[in-house]
Amino acid sequence: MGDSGDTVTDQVGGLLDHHLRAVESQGFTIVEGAIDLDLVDALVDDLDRLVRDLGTTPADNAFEGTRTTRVYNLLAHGPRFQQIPVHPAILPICQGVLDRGLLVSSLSSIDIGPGETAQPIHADDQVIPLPKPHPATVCNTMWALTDFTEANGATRLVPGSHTADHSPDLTRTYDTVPAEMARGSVLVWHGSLWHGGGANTTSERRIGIAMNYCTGYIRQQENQQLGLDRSTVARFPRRLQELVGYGIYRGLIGHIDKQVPANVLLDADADPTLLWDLATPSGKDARGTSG
Ligand SMILES: O=C(O)CCC(=O)C(=O)O
Repeated sequence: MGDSGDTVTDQVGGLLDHHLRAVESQGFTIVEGAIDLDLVDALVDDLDRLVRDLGTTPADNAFEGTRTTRVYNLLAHGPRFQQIPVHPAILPICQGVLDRGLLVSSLSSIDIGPGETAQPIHADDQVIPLPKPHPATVCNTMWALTDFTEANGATRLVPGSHTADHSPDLTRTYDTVPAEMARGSVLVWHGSLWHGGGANTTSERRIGIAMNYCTGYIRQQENQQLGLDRSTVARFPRRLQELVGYGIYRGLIGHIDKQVPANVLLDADADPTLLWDLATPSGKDARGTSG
């Protein structure tokens, strides 16, 4: 995938290596104070308004929870959410775990209400039929819009479990640690890490946004190309258009008639060079002239 006009300025700076090493060794890292608190407050307001407008109520299964309110496909619900996938303090870490051709896999809110019980421990790549351990195909993040504490349902983690040769059994309990973090911090993890939402024993809500990425060569969990109106995507910055699937991965995967989808569908002007174009016919040099 070629670079585009809307590149993301890296705000992780010298800490990038630290975070990448933590994801490699323990399966996760916490980026403290990553998100401006004005944005955090605005996102909470937007989510509360959305839940009212959409009439969203908790699901009725152990996985999503029975006292947990989730809104999916957030990029369809207003420009503020567009800031999340491209956030300069977080995207460079996820690009380091996957690569620059990564995609938005899903973007949803997870508001764990008082009285919610712990979610089954799982790995987010559990349905992908690859032998484990394997390089990350998924890199997920949890934005803390409230403080995350052990008591209010902070995400529970099994450190180091991303290197296990199997996924967890959803019916079992495991020794876990809570990812406690202050509002505005972000938890980033390798998609094979065993984890789950915690029980909320307080009277307050634990509000998070699950910003999940996958590699450019597997299927996104939420179908971004069909789930977002093309007119909405046309207004996205170029980098976000690539992240939802309107680019091509490594000059090949996802093309339409040898064109970058954004060029065909959104009137963009990305470099359409395909990997094939770089292969020289026998008897010619790299400039295409006969030798
Ligand atoms: O809410 C959380 O802390 C984790 C949620 C989660 O892992 C999931 O729903 O897949």
